[in-house]
Amino acid sequence: MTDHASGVGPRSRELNARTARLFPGGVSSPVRAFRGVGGEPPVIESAKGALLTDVDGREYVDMIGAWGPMILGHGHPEVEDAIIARVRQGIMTGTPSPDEAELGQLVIDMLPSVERVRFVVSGTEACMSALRLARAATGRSKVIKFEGCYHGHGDAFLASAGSGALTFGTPDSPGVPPDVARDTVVVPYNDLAAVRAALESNAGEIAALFVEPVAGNMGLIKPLDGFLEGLRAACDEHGALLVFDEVMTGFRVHLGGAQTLHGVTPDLTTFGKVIGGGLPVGAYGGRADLMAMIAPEGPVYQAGTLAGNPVAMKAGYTTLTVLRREGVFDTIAQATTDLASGLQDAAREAGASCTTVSVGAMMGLWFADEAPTNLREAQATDLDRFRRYHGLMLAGGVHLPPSPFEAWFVSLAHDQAMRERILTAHREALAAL
Ligand code: HOZ
Repeated sequence: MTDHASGVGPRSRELNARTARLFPGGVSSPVRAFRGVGGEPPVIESAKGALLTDVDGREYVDMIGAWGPMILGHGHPEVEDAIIARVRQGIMTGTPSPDEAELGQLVIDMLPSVERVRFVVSGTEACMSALRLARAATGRSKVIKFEGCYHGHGDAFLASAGSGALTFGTPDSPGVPPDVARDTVVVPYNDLAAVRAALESNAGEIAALFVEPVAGNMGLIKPLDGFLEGLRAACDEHGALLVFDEVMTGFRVHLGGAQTLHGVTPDLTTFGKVIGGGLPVGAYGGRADLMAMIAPEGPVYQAGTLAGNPVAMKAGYTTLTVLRREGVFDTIAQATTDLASGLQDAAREAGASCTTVSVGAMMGLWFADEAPTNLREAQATDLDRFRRYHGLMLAGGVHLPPSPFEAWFVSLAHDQAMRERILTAHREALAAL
């Protein structure tokens, strides 16, 4: 164990006490609080490569990656230089800029189903906007989503929602009007029969089916063989649009997203995280005929003061440009596979009931003999063991997401030395559990 074993340091404790008075739960987003695992978060002052340093000078290997965006690691020199150069040209003008055209073209080139795209500021906004478009295009109101999937905090999606809503026990948030909640139909992930039944019992009423094509907001859960293809067929049969929420999976499970990995073409796709390289960018895009309905070309209204922010566009463009270079994505994906299998082997040697899962550059770890395939199975894993493991890993210098229901993110900076540090902490944690 390192010197972290006594919990967070005095400066973190002091700042946490201060922010507890300033912010609900002491945080700017619920997932950052440690209520799902106990204890309190180290307050992070700086980040470089795969490492976070807290205000007490303690160092952690970062497995959060800003919840997805930092696929090249923190402070990648090309991304930093591009951001700084663009800042010097002006931070925001609220006019067209050349930077949005560069990133827009890249997204269209990388994602085969995206013929046109609109930039927004967050994944939440992207999903809300895509749903409005789907409703306008179909003239229908209802939406199907899956238990444990998270599509941001728009009202329509806060039903059996994943991520922080799941971690903190508010998957159906108060404040969502009952009429809105009634238009959201929830079915279990990986259950095609339930999807077909929902489409049949709401025949002619479902505007869209939203899915995380690889689920990452109830922990990492893979789609079963044929699931995504089955969704495509069922949506076609019932005239509903298929929307892939690739906020987490876009450019991370494959350069062309989960849709390329699985060879399934959605009507619309939503983006966030990697697309902004760590600055606030969301986007939605897809079929040209649908996107032509967006204002000012069409009647479906959606706007944003900071949308297409040139500094954020530059961060995203540079991140994707580096990521596309020969061998870069493959290196990160291989590091992810190696880490997941190393952790799995160590668990086997320790006789621990622990299963790792990985897809591209994201991974997950479950205290169970088999990887779950839906929310119910995820909730049946040993959640208490995860909580204790999380504390031990933090004490061993590894900062995992503070919930069993979040994916882990690997970056280009997770080289062998970093992976060894994670493996050492993991072996020690399993021995101490
Ligand atoms: N979508 C992120 C991971 N589940 C959460 C980001 C946040 O809520 O702050």
